[in-house]
Amino acid sequence: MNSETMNKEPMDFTEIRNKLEANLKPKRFNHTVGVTFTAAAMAMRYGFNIDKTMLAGYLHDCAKHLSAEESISLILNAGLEVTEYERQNPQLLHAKAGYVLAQTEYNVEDEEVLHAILVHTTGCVGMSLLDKIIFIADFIEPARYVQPHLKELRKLAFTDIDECLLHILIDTIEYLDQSDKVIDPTTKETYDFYSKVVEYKPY
Ligand code: DGI
Ligand code: FE
Ligand code: FE
Repeated sequence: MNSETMNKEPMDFTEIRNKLEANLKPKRFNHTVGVTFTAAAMAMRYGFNIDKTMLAGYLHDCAKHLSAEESISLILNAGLEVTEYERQNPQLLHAKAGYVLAQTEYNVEDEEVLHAILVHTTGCVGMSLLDKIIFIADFIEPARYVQPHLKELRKLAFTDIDECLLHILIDTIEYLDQSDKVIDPTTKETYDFYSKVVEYKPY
């Protein structure tokens, strides 16, 4: 990033949580805490660094309070691009805006953590273990209730992470299709990739 973000002290979880609580709506903050602890449990299960996982969990929706215009300027000012799909579907913008804010407002430098925030909405081809943990925890955390197959997915998250990922991608594509939303090319690519590399097993 730019010089402004260099050499800033890392923030501890209490500072991060307090700042998030001040910025986000109560429901979103509650979701954030749910994602963080669900992700931490998955990190324990799969042997991944718990602190990194919690950092990514806390910050995955850190830009959710910004308007589309604010997100777009933040992203462009950081030298990143806003795609046509992101402009048409502003709910996608908070992932890239969060990737920027995590660096500028929360002093995160860890590339693995930043990447998990960046891809948490669409996924990507060749996701890392941390990317998968955050993507899945976002979908299954305790406060979620409308998604189909939650009971099965919550179990699968701790028994077969790739199978869980594939099932979530299938449900997401189906939901987007049914609600006539434009499917982002990255979401489609992620689905195409994992439907080839993971064998589909019905619940
Ligand atoms: O931020 P959250 O609500 O916790 O969850 P999220 O970041 O996974 O998703 C935010 C929204 O993005 C959700 O309503 C589904 C939507 N979304 C995910 N992939 C796509 C998408 N919307 C469009 N239009 N296209 C996509 O490919
Ligand atoms: Fe999100
Ligand atoms: Fe989320």
